[in-house]
Amino acid sequence: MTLRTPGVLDTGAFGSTLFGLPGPGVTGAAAVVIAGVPFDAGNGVLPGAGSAPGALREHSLGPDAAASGSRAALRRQKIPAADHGDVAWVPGEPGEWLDRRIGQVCDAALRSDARVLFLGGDHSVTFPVVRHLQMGGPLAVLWVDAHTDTASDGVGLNHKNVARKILDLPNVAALVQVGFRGFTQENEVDWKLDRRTLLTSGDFRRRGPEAVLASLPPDLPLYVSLDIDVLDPAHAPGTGTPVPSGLGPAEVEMILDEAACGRRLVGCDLVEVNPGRDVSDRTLSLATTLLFRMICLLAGVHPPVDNGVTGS
Ligand SMILES: [Mn+2]
Repeated sequence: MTLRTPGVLDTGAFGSTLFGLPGPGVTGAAAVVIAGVPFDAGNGVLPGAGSAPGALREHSLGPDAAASGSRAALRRQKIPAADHGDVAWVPGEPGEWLDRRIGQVCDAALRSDARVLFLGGDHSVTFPVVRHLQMGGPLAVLWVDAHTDTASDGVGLNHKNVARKILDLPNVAALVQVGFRGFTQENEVDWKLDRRTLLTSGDFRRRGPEAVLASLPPDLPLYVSLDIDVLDPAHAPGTGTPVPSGLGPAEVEMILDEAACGRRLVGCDLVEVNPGRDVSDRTLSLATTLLFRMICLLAGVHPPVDNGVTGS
């Protein structure tokens, strides 16, 4: 399989790979196709998430204990994942062009029965991904986020209304949102609850991951979108719209593990990391830890308990 179609992936900016994984060319039933989407024009207030794919790759190759442990674990377990570089994007281009290129990545991955992992970018990049994945049939989406992203304003690819647009897609059978704790000027909480379930951070603490599992249709392929701002800003300060009283890393890992258990996980993304707002690489460190977990779960491998890191 090759995704090196001219104009689809930005090979010029392709310096290093996430965790030092192989580049394009890995095939097989359990292959995980990773691609960055350095797009942040969907956040009109505070751009910066567009630099996240490169920063995440760089951090994943550095001395951070979790990153080096993840590299070792991926090598040891021979997980068939490949980093295909970034989806090409030039500021000012029409959003449809980005949509089409993301679609080509999704289609090529699905043709070879691979799963996809996208590195955002702001949250608006999830729309083209889900739009193309749901073309193959009914899909459930798990939305792990401090916000509902269901605003009625915003044109084009916009991170404020992306979940609203996703619910309008014909084959999105269920949208389960967990982690909401923001303020809302509209009735975003009660909106479209026929196909949408909203579990706040408080709901999750009271009812546990069982509430997430009970809301997800067990028989549908599942896509998981993780907005880093679902985490408390103490753990993940490097994001555009932090909200206090967020989830902890272990809680988010629990959601990922439980969601993948027994389901056909077809793809994941991790969005809204803004390296320019980070403090001591705290957000990059946590994000690479979560990306490692996503790669394992997409490949059908239970993540090692200790990431292969031996402590003193
Ligand atoms: Mn979001």
